Amino acid sequence: MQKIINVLSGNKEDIAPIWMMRQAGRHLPEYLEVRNTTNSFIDFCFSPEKAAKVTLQPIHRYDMDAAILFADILLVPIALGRTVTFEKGIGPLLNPLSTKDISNFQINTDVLKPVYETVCKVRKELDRNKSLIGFCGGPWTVATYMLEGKGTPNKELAKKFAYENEEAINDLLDYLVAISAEYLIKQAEAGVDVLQIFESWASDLSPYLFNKLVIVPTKKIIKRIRDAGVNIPIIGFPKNCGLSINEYVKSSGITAIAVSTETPLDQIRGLIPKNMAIQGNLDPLALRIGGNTLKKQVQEILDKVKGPHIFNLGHGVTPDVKIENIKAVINHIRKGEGNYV
Ligand code: 1CP
Repeated sequence: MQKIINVLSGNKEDIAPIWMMRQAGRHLPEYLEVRNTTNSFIDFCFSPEKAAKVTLQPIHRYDMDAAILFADILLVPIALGRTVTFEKGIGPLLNPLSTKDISNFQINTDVLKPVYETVCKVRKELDRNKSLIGFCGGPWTVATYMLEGKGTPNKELAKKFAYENEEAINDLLDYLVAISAEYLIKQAEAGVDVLQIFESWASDLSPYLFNKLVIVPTKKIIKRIRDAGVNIPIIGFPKNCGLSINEYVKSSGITAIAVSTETPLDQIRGLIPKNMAIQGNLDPLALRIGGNTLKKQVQEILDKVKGPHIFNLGHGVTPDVKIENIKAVINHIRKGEGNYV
């Protein structure tokens, strides 16, 4: 059995399985080599051959326990007929949404088909004992980009929109629920073993908004997935959501919880069901800094986490991380020591 599946089923592995968010990406020279063959990041995500290749790179380089499908959470707005581009040094740019646009989406979910082809290709090549993780963004996180038109520090415009346009935000989230559920179901049918919902902008929401914008839509996605007969585990990642994690775990229907860096691992266990797997939560900044700082932080996670655990970061690998340090973390976990630099 895949180690990750065993842990997600509620069992503790003596040596925690490991993968890292954004493990495929700019810190890897072999990624940059493939990336540089396509100008547009979106075209790159929609090229099954290339996307499959970079999905597998961290398995070859690090022997991670899971590969994460190479794609992006912002492919879903394209299926709603929105324009998404990625500018070098800026990040994602979308045509900002007005209330009028929400009743006039030009839906075309066929644009997502290349992603399912990537899944098929990867699953064929990936060892059966390694897991393939599919994903989507949480509807609220995707909505923030659609409403703001870009990544912003505090999502103020999107939150204001949510308060002031009750019907429009519900409609927008329902569209995103429908497309995201279909997207995850088709990834599962194409062969992914696990799903993860990235709610990267779950922070700074009042409990009222958290329930309305995060919990309710997540619950609807998971219900659709289960109603479609898809029973694979689903990891929820409501980043930096504070104590609202309690209600999220209780009501959303997730199988396991991915926790961000600020979460004390010894305390979170007491807030969730006894055998629920915890994924996380090494500080990506410690991974960048390396040396003794990194070694201590890795050891602290191993000492503090109780019960079923998947080792991961509290957020994504950054481009300036040293390959030796990722290898050191893996050796530390698997063999008790690593050569940190
Ligand atoms: O040209 C490049 O290489 C751009 C960098 C990059 C990469 C490697 C982007 C742009 N997306 C990705 C791939 C990606 N994105 C994956 C698959 C690979 C993996 O994890 O190894 C996944 C799961 C994502 C998910 C994603 N995209 C999230 C959720 C996780 C998170 O980081 O919080 C978000 C918010 C995005 C949006 C996004 N994609 C890329 C950028 C620069 C951004 C904006 C981030 C921001 O607003 O700060």
